[in-house]
Formats: sequence, C-alpha cells, structure tokens
Amino acid sequence: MSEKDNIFAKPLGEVAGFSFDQKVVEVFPDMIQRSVPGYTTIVAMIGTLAERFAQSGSRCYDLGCSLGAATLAMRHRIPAAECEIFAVDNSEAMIQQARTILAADSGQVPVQLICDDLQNVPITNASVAVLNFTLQFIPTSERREILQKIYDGLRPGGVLILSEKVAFSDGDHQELMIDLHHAFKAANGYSALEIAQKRSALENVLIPETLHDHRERLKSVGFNSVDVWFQCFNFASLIAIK
Ligand code: GEK
Repeated sequence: MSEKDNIFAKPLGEVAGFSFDQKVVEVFPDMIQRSVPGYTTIVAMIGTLAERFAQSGSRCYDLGCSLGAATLAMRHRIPAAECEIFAVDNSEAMIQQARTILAADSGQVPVQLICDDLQNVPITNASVAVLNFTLQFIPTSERREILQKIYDGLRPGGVLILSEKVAFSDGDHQELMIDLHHAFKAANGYSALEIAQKRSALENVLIPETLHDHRERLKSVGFNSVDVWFQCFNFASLIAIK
C-alpha cells in the first residue's frame, strides 16, 4: 500500500530539485494520483490501447516505468501471443519497488525490468511504446533523438503513447490551466504550501512544451498519424502511429 504523500507539507527553507528517490517511491502511487488529473484513466486506457496495437511476437516498452503501472495495465490486456514487455527506469529505488510489485502479480506476459537511462536502451521489434509522463523530465534538446529512436524501433502499425504535462502559448489560457490544476490538487487535499513547494522543486526539472510542438516533432521523426486522445487541463496524452 502506498503511504500518503506529505513530502512538501512542512516549510523547507530551500526547496531542492525534485528527484525520484526512496522517499518519493514510498508515496508515489498516492502522489501521482492526487497530482495528475486523469492519471488513473490514462493508465487503464494504455491497457486498452496495448490490447489494440500489440502485435504477436513483438515487444512493448514502458519507458520511465516508475512502479510499473502502465506495464501492469498492458500485461493484463495484451492478448498477442509471444509479446514481451520491457520496463525501463533510471531510478534504482523505483525499479527495486517495481520488482516487488511485479513479483506479486499473476500476469502471464513476461516483463523485463531494466534500471538504466532510457536513452541507453535499444528499441527493436516494438509494437507499443509508452512514455507516460517521462519525456517531460528529459532536456528538450534530447527529446527528438529519443522519439526518432522509438519511431525507428517500431514495426509498421506500431504506436507510441506519449503523456505529458503541457504548456499553452496563450498566456491567459496558460495561467487558467495552471490555476485549475492547482485547484485539482487542493481538492485532493494538498495545502497551498505543498503546492507551492512542489512547484519550486519541479522548476527546471519538469519542462512542459506545447501540444503544437509535440505534434510537429512527432510528425518530423516520421509518425504519420498524431493526435490527442486524452486531455484534462494541462495534462494530455497523444497517440502517434507509424
Ligand atoms: C507511470 N510512467 O506511473 N530514463 C529512464 N527513466 C527516467 C528518465 C530517464 N532518462 N528520466 C526520468 N525517468 C509512470 C510515471 S514518472 C512521472 C512516470 C511523474 C523516470 C523517473 O525516474 C520516474 O520514475 C519517471 O521517469 C517519471 O505510468 O512522476 O510525474
């Protein structure tokens, strides 16, 4: 069971940059669920999308898997014979806990957990690739290369599911979406101090881009069909098909 996230509940003189350490791992399911509007729906639908797009004899990748929520959703929906899931995260603490969770899961699809930077992991023979709120933590200048590697490693008809916190070019709309996101967090029990301190911790760590920029880059690496399939405030998920 996940503990309640109160990492930012007390005043912290100086707020350090956010990192996916043991402290975060212990509260992660509670944290992400109370912080990301639509998270539960998105994870469940990743299972539905994998059910549709997983091809027999192929690989499914969960890049930045954290505790393996999307991996488990796919594992329980993939009917394709001889599929294998590769779940990658560069946080040792996350992968250790994901290992425990997977060991208690009864799913039949084999899962390989890999503790490494997703930039080091080759993508081959893939039918499904998931970046569920991961690309946002990678420097913008390195994102294109990752998407190109995913595109190149997908089979024709394969899919990338890309979920991100997004930004808006219209200043007023941007402000409104941030405000509504904070209202969502407040409704989920986070105090104004917790919201403000988390915001500082994520500054320069989580870099959102506009949906326009995501779409254009996905098209420029080769995806011919790119569209948003889910959005709530400044959180969106895109589907890109090769
Ligand atoms: C979920 N997808 O629950 N290489 C590998 N992993 C990385 C890298 C990198 N370069 N950078 C960050 N991560 C999950 C949620 S959380 C999103 C994803 C959030 C990992 C990082 O360690 C963390 O576990 C994950 O990406 C981002 O469906 O916390 O907002």
